[in-house]
Amino acid sequence: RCHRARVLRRADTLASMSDTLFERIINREVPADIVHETETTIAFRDINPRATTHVLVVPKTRYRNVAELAAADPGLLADVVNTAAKVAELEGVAEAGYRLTFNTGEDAGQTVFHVHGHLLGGSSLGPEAR
Ligand code: D5M
Repeated sequence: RCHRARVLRRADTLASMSDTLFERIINREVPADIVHETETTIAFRDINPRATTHVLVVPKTRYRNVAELAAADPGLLADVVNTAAKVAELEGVAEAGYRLTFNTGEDAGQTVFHVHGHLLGGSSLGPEAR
């Protein structure tokens, strides 16, 4: 009985951790245009770019949103920001400037519940919400 409970719990854990699109990209099960990768993060082009440079910066460990990431692993959040800065350099937008946004929840339009920063740059972005 104990074993069965353990098996069920494990199945549960696996189900809850199972695969958003971004785990599948991290695991190379879904192709992506990867622009930079570190031990703890990956950065790839958004499939539906809303700026000349539009790259998603993703920690390899899954948290639902940036607040959960910050609470659980602030060092990993720093890794995400540092990867974004590195990608901004690689993309040639570090000097001119860029935006890094974390959509959180439905009203913000979050569709993938594995935290990701949108790195936007390469054109004048304007102050409007996007
Ligand atoms: O951002 C989720 C983003 O993910 C959204 O801008 C589209 C992008 N997206 C969706 N599918 C893909 C694939 N396959 N590759 C790259 N980018 C993708 P959110 O903040 O959750 O709205």
